Amino acid sequence: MIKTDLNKIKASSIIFIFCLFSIVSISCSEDKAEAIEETETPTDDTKQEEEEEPVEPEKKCSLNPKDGLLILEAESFDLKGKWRIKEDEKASGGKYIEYYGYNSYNAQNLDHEISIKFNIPEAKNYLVKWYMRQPDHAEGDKSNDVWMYFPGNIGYAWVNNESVVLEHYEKFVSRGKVEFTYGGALDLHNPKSSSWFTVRFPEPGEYTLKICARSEEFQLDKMVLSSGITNDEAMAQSKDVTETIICE
Ligand SMILES: [Ca+2]
Repeated sequence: MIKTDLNKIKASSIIFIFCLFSIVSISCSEDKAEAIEETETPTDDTKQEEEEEPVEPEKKCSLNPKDGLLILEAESFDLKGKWRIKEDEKASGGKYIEYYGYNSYNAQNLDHEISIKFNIPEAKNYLVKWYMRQPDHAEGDKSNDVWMYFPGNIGYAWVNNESVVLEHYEKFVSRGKVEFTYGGALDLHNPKSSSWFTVRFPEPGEYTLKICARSEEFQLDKMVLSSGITNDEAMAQSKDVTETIICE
């Protein structure tokens, strides 16, 4: 009888120890799992995702008209050939450009051709003028002109009471000494005539003005294209105005 009881106690003890061992084992396993989770570091992929910043689309900037005036500062042009930027507090923006190559009176030397791009927000006609200057020592009509052309044949002259489409470069000229002077007109040779220079932009968009060197030491401060105002108003209002750049 006593032996049977001892056996029961032994069996109970073994079961108790087994259970205790099992509980401790499970608990340890859980601790281990938690420890792994806590110490786990993000993978490289996760890091990259967190560090990447949204890339903003690049803004495009363009020259635009404002209050009826499209101002193109000569010193902003992408110069080619023997044109150079010079500084003078009398110039709009404190700078102008000078042609220091040879005269090219009979044809365009495209080595000295400049292309100027700008934006026109609505279809309109503009009058083409500029602020230019001859050097102090220039005689008469020396150093006072360039070749000028609007690609797409959108430039016009007024000859013999008719509108004439300008299909290639023409001479654009005026005079001015000491101060940069507002002005500019076409000097046409076939037939010989003088005319104001107008340009008709048929629709909104980007357009180009081409200027090619003609006379040595010619100085250009800025181009002035005006629309919806008289020439006198354009002259009065453009003196102290510089170009308008819009980025979007
Ligand atoms: Ca200027």
